[in-house]
Amino acid sequence: MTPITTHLIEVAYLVATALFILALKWLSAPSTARRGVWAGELGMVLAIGGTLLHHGIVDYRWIAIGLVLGSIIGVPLGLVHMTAVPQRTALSHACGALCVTLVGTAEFYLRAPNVPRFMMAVLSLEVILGSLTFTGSLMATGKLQEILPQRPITYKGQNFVNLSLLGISILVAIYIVLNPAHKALFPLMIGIPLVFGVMMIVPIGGADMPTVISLLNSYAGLSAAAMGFVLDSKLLIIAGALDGSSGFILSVIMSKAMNRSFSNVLFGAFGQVQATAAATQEARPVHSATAEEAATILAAANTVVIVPGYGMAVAQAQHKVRELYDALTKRGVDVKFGIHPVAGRMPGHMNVLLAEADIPYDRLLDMDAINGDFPQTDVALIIGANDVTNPAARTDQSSPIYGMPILDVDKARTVMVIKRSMNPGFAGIDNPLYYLDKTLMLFGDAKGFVGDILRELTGGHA
Ligand code: TAP
Repeated sequence: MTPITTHLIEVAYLVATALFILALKWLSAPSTARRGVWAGELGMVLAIGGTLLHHGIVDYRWIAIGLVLGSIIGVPLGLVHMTAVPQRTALSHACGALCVTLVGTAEFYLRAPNVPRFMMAVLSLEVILGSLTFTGSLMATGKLQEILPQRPITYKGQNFVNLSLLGISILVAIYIVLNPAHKALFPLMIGIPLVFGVMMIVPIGGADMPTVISLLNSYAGLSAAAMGFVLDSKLLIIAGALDGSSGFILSVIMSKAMNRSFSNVLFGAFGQVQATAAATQEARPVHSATAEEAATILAAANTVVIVPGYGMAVAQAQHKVRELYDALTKRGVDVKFGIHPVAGRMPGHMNVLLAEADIPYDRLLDMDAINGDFPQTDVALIIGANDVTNPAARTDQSSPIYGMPILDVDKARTVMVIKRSMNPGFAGIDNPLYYLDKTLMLFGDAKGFVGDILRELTGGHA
């Protein structure tokens, strides 16, 4: 390899590293998120380009086959519906983790028995994390895609069995680190974590999957960083560490937004209690209203806070919501959006959809910023949100979401809720908000109902 090529690779890696860091920074605000995605993509192109120049590559044919295969799998994965992004992300982690495990395995058999202790230790970490992330991510995909049952499956002594599996793989790893010549034990270091990955996800309910995926993302990042040590690649170490830490921070943010501890997410079997609660509900009377009545109330309001949720995403109602925002603003109504950190099914879900519909960013207010406004708000219009508005989280200690911070919509003068039925949201529990005297239920699909309100507001021109 010529010195120029060496320098080119180093510069490509350096710029890629800087771009990955900038991407994470920019991705943290809706106004700069698109730039963040571009920075990440450019960083990845430079990282791959630099790697392809590497002297270790003797033949490009297998790489070309991999590129074609990867594109055949990757392009359709990138085209999935927005609501399927969590399971799509889990599937990407599974692919990354499988790759890390295979590379680790190849490195071991190429080098054994002459593997220095430090190298063997990181290699063990790489394959253990890679294997459990592979099956864990596949299980998470299955649960979110509803191929597998969403409810937590538990049995007596489950945590003991799971921790024992993890403990045995760590013991095997320690033994191999001390005796790398015992190649026969290496498959155990892959097989046991593969089983552990499945067992780890079995007791976790579908509602907690996005948090778990974020944690698996963190594991995938850490295993890639370990692979960086094995392959002596600073870029992989940095990118893996960024991935590992950002995934971990995201899981912490999500757990906090749901007022749950990590151990409760991982071992709490959340989802079982709610199913029982939902099943024992009695039918209680609610006030419902038509699109015409809703339009009259909205037109007479001075201040409106729109609270979007998962239902808006399912109905793809964001563009209609934008039209409603325009129509109300034109009439002099002050319209803001209240965004809960876990509204929808992935972090930033509502921000992405509303940004896609070009709602001005300064109209989107986080939960903490908007909650003080509700007592002075004429109408809180909830579009396909449920759990994030449930006052039981504040008052009912027996509720599974007790303690989760919510949007204080019940403090507004009038509450209107667009949803199709009295069915519960993701947590599977009833919402006392719907039975308040000030609450009007607007039964219908979010896109269709908002369209109907618009027609009433604009005299049939929407
Ligand atoms: P949910 O509580 O899941 O409620 C969504 C509501 O939308 C449902 O009650 C449903 O009622 C309604 N809906 C569905 N399709 C609709 C359509 N086409 N038109 C109108 N309404 C429709 O959603 P949320 O309030 O956004 O709360 C999110 C939940 O997901 C929370 O429990 C949260 O903890 C959980 N979660 C989120 C995340 C992230 S990161 N966002 C991560 C983990 C867990 P109908 O069926 O009656 O229409």
